[in-house]
Amino acid sequence: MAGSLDVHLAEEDWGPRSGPADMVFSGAAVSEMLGQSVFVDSDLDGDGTADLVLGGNGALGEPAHAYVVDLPTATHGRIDAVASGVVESTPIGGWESFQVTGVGDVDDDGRDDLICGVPWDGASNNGAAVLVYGPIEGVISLADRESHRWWTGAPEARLGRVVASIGDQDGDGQPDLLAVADVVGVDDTREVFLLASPGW
Ligand SMILES: [Ca+2]
Ligand SMILES: [Ca+2]
Ligand SMILES: [Ca+2]
Repeated sequence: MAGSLDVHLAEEDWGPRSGPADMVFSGAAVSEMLGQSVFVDSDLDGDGTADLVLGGNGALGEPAHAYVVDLPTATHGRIDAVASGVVESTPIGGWESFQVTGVGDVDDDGRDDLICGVPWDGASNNGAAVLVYGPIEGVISLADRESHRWWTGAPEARLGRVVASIGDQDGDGQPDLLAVADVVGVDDTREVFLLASPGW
């Protein structure tokens, strides 16, 4: 299954919605599970309107992808055909997944940015949180490491299982981010890291 995301635009009463979806996007590859992470509220392609960002899995040995969809221009279709921007993980030996969250314009250059979690990145499932600077247009590869800001986990930590934007927690006027990792050696336990400015 490649996965599919059906989008129902909310009505004023926010009640349950039935009937055909207003937007439907399908995955581009087997086992992609498109829509495992979803975010709407950043203008990642820089055209002045909010975009939809969808994360998915990579196939075995293949990169995973996050897709930027320009709303409301694109409403239906296979995601790789309708996305205006794509972030591609580095290929690894196993399966990679992509967590995504918009973070606003963290480096204050006038372009919204994106934080990505790639928990299976690295030689020992280190995982990583990666700040990808906007605009996000065309294909942007995480393999171009110097273009992005990286936080890498310890061996087997799988940093980036969850990533989030949490506002300015340390009071320096710049937004801060968090990333979740496994506690190495302790089953079913996670720890949260604050990724604080300055120096985005
Ligand atoms: Ca946009
Ligand atoms: Ca920016
Ligand atoms: Ca801060």
